[in-house]
Amino acid sequence: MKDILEAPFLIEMVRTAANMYSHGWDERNGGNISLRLDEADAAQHLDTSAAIRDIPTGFEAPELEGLCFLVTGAGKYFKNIPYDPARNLGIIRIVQGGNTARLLWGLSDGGSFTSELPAHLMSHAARLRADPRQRVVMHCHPSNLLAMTYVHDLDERAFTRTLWQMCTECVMVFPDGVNVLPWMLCGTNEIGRATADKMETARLVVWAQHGIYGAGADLDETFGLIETAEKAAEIYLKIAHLPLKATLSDSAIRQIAAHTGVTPREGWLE
Ligand code: 2HA
Ligand code: ZN
Repeated sequence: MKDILEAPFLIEMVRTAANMYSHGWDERNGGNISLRLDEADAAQHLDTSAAIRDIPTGFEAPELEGLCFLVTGAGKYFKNIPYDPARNLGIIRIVQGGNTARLLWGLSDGGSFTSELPAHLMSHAARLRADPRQRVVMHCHPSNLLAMTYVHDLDERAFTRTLWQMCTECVMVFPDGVNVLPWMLCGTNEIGRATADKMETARLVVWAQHGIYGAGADLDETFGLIETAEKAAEIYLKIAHLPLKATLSDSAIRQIAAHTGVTPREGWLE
């Protein structure tokens, strides 16, 4: 069996977490990531029939039965992931209809999976229905997007339109726009279900006064999605209080979309 610390999926996870930390998106134990593993890939690096311990999840996710996920641990600091991946990360298999996460590797100090597992797993299920390539759910606290939720209308169309108007790239990167949840208590099944509902129509879901969720086919793509939205929010906060001399018009955004072959969310451009 190959060394798990040399598994491309593990290396990429560690690098991504470190990069998110260095962007300032994951202070202290903020943020969490889950990556759906390919069974054959995982089997090259760990005993996938292992059952180190079973951890109850407190919710059902029958569509995910049998699937394996590499996840960040509850209370773990992204800053520390590169120094001790086996302590700060875990590989779980979803069993008993989603009621149980069977630990196959990691969480070596006896810890548990991320407190946001409901939002992650329910979002995986929702995105898998929309896109079979779906593998990653990523949550973090980027400052500009978070700040924007204090001063911008939280209407999803209005919020998305502002982001699309801030950078030429935005409509190409998230043509489905950004959905927004009002503030809710985190770490619960309720916010998990609400996030997954929002994930049915967009790969980005803002949690007002908290942070953002992104979903995608791989770590790079999902990181890039959040990075692009966060950049747009940064531009917005730089200009929102200044007299506007120019804007990216709906017609310009339509041209960008047509040129790059993406379809902006129906009805979100005038
Ligand atoms: O604890 O970001 O939303 C990690 C979080 C909770
Ligand atoms: Zn959070």
